[in-house]
Amino acid sequence: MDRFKKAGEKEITRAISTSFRDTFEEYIESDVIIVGGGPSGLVAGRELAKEDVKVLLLEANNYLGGGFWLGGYLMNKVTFRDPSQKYLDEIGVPYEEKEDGVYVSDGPHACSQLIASACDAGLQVFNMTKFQDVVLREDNRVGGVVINWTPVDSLPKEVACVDPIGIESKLVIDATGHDAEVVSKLEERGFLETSGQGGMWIEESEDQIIEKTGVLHPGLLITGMAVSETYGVPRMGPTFGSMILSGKRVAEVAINELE
Ligand code: 48H
Ligand code: FE2
Repeated sequence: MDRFKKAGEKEITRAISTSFRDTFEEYIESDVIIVGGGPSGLVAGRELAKEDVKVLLLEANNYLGGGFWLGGYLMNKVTFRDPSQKYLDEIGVPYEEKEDGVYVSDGPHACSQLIASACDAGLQVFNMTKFQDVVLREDNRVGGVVINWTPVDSLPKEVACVDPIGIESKLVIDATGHDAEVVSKLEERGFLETSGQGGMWIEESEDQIIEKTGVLHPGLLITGMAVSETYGVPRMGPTFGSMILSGKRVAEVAINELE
């Protein structure tokens, strides 16, 4: 068996540090920043990266995927109503039709394949990175985000008072799901008012999510469950078609806005 190449601690640390520094520096300024790496954020990121948009996705957790690993009630099967299963064909995820127009796929397979296809398309990800606040410009236009490391963000102030940093973009997409964290920052300042998610009603919910996906405030777009939280659209429970198609829609709107 061949021996490993001779390289030790300093070479390994230098490789990590220089590569991270170069990537970080490049993404201090992006066309689009997506906050949240669940299904809607990942699809948005994939679609934007495919069109050569410079796009950065921020995720508070170490892992990507949000709620897409599981269907509901800890059952790891995810569902899609026609026509959203077509996106699974695009990213190469197998599924079966269970009821008329209702498709089921394996959560871990669908989720990991979506993550991989977004990264393959050129999406850049900063994980363990928590969105804290918005950067605001003239007329309260959103011009970027304020971030910190997730573990730093959760330390009590007596332990570490570490200021966050700001990074800039032409557009920000709130894909933080039920938390609607970016939208909340604008609401706290009185720029808009949200309704909170509606009760569960699958048949009504999903078309409304797509209709209301898009620009919410200058510089800010919303996708996924953040749309339900913002406009009071009924929730859809454990089915993911509208998360996928909302991610696709928000990417189209973002590309229009950038032009
Ligand atoms: C960085 C953050 C921050 C922050 C949160 O919850 P998600 O899966 O969101 P969606 O909208 O893509 O999908 C929603 C879906 O999973 C779901 O819950 C459905 C369909 N529910 C229906 C119902 O009736 O309940 O992912 C959001 C991601 C997560 O990975 C978070 O960790 C991340 O955003 N996030 N990232 N900074 N401040 N807050
Ligand atoms: Fe949910």
